[in-house]
Amino acid sequence: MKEERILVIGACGQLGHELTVALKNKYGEKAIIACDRLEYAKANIKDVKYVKLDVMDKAYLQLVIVEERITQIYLLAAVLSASGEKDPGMAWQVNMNGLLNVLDLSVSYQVEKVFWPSSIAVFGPESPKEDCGQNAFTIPTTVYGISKLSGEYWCRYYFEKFGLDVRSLRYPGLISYKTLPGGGTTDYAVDIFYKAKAGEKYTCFLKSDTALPMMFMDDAVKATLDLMETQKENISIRTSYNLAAVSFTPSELATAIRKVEPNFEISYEPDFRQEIADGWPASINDNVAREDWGWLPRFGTDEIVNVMMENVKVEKT
Ligand code: AKB
Repeated sequence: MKEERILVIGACGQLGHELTVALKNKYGEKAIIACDRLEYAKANIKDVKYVKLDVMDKAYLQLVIVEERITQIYLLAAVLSASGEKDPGMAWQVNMNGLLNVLDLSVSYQVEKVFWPSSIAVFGPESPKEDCGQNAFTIPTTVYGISKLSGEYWCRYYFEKFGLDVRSLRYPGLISYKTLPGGGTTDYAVDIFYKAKAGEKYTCFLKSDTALPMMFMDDAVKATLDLMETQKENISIRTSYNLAAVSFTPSELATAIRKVEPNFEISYEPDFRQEIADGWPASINDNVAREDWGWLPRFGTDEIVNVMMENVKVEKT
């Protein structure tokens, strides 16, 4: 097997952390260089090389790519939807300039493959609410969504102009128990499990009937690795693939949790995130991903609830 040198940028985040572990298991410890803005002591990265790096620092990123002879980059550093609305300028800077730095240096230093995550946030109120298709209207209303949609076009531009093999997925809300998400609108679907597990009531920041597309982390990691491994010829979408697994409302999730924790209680106090959620589709059609590279999710809502309730750890006070 060819020797890969894989740089994971944003390795301390919810997805970055689990992708780092999955890539280590697949390619071996020596193949992975994890990086993030955190000091090593706070990074919780084990067994692979860690570099403290801000993706906005192009000169240092260049040095790492050259010195480590990087062949693949996974760029996972991003400011998500809710945080982005609090500081739109910063969200744009990180999400856009970070991507442009990676695309530009990847061409200059012949990086063979790049992965960059997009999101269901590229859709907006004009997009179909149900079964929203690959080529549906994309008129996003958040700065996060605008940056993701622009980023998708940049990815395709670099593929077409420079032949850079950059691949992307439009993730739904991701649910996991190893690393917490931060700053997203779908974060309630993780937070809720910590309250349920602690035997406490959860106050949800979305309305009870707000359906959103969601996915368990193992499915998201598998989709990412499958996409990155598929033959170049199979990839017909060079912006970003729709990707789906389950779709539920907070009230439906609470009902599923009650099958495991019958006394679980939930109440609703919608905040500014409600408007963001209202602009997104309730469900996604991912037929193109299924046809092009055989995508198929494995975790349904009840399976997600069971795994989360088994594995979420709450601090005893
Ligand atoms: C968010 O809620 O901002 C993210 C996303 C759907 O991209 N989880």
